Amino acid sequence: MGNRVITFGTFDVFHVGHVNILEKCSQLGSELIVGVSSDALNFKKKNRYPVYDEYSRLKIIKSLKFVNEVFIEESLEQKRHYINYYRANILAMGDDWEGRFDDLRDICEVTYFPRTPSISTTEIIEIARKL
Ligand code: C2G
Repeated sequence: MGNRVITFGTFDVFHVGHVNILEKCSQLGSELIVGVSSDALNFKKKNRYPVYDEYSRLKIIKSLKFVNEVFIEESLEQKRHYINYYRANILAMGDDWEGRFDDLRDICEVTYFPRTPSISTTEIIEIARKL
């Protein structure tokens, strides 16, 4: 049986850095499951709402050919529950989260990928503001 890989993210103002990490995650297994963080979770974390609402962000992620399943991530602390619920055996994240989820190594493999340099949602928003 192939690996079931899970990853999480906001994926706001979708860009090539997001494509790259999802592509790399999908190459680790036969199924890729993506938790898209909710609008409320983002507000709690960053004190602002994403540009695109959770349904739009979910729809974009779901449309990608290397993504098999999507769901809304309601809480950062529920990773253990999501991993068990979706029967994932690999958790893969960008290295901005390096070390943060190592405690989950008792239930799955945990991998961090290097981020794509020089692109971020925050930077795109800054550029658009100046136009
Ligand atoms: N990413 C990347 N390269 C970039 C930008 C983002 O590889 N240039 C990756 C991040 O490392 C992350 C994923 O894309 O793994 C999604 O990034 P964000 O949308 O910024 O997600 P974040 O707000 O970090 O996730 O449980 C995590 C939460 O859902 C929040």
